[in-house]
Amino acid sequence: MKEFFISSDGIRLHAKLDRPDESVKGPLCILVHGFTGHMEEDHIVAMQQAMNECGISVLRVEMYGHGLSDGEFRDHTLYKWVTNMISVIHYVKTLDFVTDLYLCGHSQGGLLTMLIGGMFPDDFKAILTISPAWMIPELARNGTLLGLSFDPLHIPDVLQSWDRELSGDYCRVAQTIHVEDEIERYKGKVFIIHGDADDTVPYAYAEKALALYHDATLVPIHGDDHCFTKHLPEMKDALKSFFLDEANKEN
Ligand code: FER
Repeated sequence: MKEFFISSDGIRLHAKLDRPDESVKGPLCILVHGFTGHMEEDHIVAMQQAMNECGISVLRVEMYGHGLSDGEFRDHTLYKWVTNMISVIHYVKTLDFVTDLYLCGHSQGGLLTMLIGGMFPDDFKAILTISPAWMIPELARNGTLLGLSFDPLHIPDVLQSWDRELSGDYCRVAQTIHVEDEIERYKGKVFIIHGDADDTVPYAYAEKALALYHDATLVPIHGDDHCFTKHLPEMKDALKSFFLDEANKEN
């Protein structure tokens, strides 16, 4: 494992690179956590391990205001995360051991993955969106982010919930984002995993993404929650079957 920082417009993004075999070239997957998340969460580490077990190198990165990256949580926005991920993609393109590139994100990281897919439609062999929180822009436009209730035309300076403070700027930015446009722009392969008992991000959003994407597969994890605390090995197996399938198609 190599631990380092990737620079993004003057911000240091904390990164860890796990390569199953340093002597060969191969595919790499960028892996990103969700809102309030970080790279050492059980479900993120489980995803990294599943991919490594399939011969995929994994670059875990922490976005603005999360984990050991620079920036305060309360100041993060989806635009900052988009800017960060663009920097990560440019960094990865300098790595000469990388053949195919994948992008995988959990929850708000899954939303980011969907946006970036639309912005870089030629760069990924597939994108993977796990428990994708792509209802966030809709909640922002409705004034119901974080389970709060506020006037979406007069956004408060601070959104206080989930034991944390979040700048109203987060909501101003989220209101401008239209995920359907980026879904439409991305014609490549999409792999979705979602627990069907998720009470943070409704499972219906996975089904809606499945229907809207050009080439998507959805694997439900029955009875599981937002972070797969009940059936983590099943989630890992779903990821592994996707990547083993990818490898078989090459041969
Ligand atoms: C919300 C519901 C879910 C929200 C964020 C999330 C900012 C994201 C969850 C995650 O990334 O795990 O209302 O508001």
